[in-house]
Amino acid sequence: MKTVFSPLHLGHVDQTELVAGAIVPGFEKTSRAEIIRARVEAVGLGPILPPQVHDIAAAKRVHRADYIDFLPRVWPMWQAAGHSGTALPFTWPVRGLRADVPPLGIEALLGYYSFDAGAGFVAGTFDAIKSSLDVALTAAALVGDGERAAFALCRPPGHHAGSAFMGGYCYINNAATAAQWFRDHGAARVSILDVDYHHGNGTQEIFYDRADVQVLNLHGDPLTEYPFFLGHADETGIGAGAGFNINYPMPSGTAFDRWSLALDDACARIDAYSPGAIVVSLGVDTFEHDPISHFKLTSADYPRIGARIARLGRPTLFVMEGGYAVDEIGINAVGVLTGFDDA
Ligand code: SP5
Ligand code: ZN
Repeated sequence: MKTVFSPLHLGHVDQTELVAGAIVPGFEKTSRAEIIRARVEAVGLGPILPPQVHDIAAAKRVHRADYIDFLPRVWPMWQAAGHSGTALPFTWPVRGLRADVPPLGIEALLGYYSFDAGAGFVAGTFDAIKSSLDVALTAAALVGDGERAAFALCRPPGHHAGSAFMGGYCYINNAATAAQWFRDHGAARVSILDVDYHHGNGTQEIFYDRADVQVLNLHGDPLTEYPFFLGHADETGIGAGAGFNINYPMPSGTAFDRWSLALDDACARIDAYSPGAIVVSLGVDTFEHDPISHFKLTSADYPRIGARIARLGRPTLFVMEGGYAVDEIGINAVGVLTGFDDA
């Protein structure tokens, strides 16, 4: 399987986030992508290719144009306001406030376009965001050109980013943009299978009223797990999208025996939908030793996930999302891919 990777992710570095009342170093570190890339090389998964630069307009197929246009302005505006460190919001337009009038200053705009304080900007963040999008679209094109599968080694991740908001380490929704790319290049239907520990709230929001992109999410129950405010089993889509959003919330402590039943059910739903392409939002924060998550998958389980997805027998794009147990992130993420290739 070919991997697409860009070193421009390295500019998104030393950003902080808000955790338990403190501003702390981000869990979403540069070493994550570097260790996965090293593992791809170590196991000989296949060639590692640089991305081709795409027009950012591709992201506007699933995101609001004003949101995408805001992203390159964040760091210059933050600096012009006399700030340094990490650009983060502190005020959000929740119930009872106006979410329909974009404000003028950078602090307020960050809140307007965010749902948490987990998607900060430093000087190199926008170039990393853009490179991550380019990685996803370049890998999608490989699959579009006939590869059985490809690996988009995206960083930063994307599945928490919605049509007009960032959060949860995510800015542009790489998986959603790639799914739309498949739709725009001949696939009548696309399935997005999100196996990250956290519910892919952004992906769900983007496609919630659409029948042409089926979204399936396996994740920690939002009653106790981030992102808390979306991902319940009764969220099944609206309008034309009714029935095409499928959530599998599972409790803390879930291990592969139960988790794999949800995967089997999701795969049966994908089979029935008969998509022209599958986009896998590949998070490995389901790992038993992940520092911010609470499932109990082991390293031996990841190849079995890949093998199960391979049995679907459809063109498949793997898009990297979360996973914060950095020491094992390469073994686990690449384990899914070798499990797919060996099936
Ligand atoms: C892409 C992705 O996986 N985003 C996840 C964002 C999670 N943000 C919330 C982090 C909550 C951290 N709680 C830390 C407890 C440490 N003991
Ligand atoms: Zn996650």
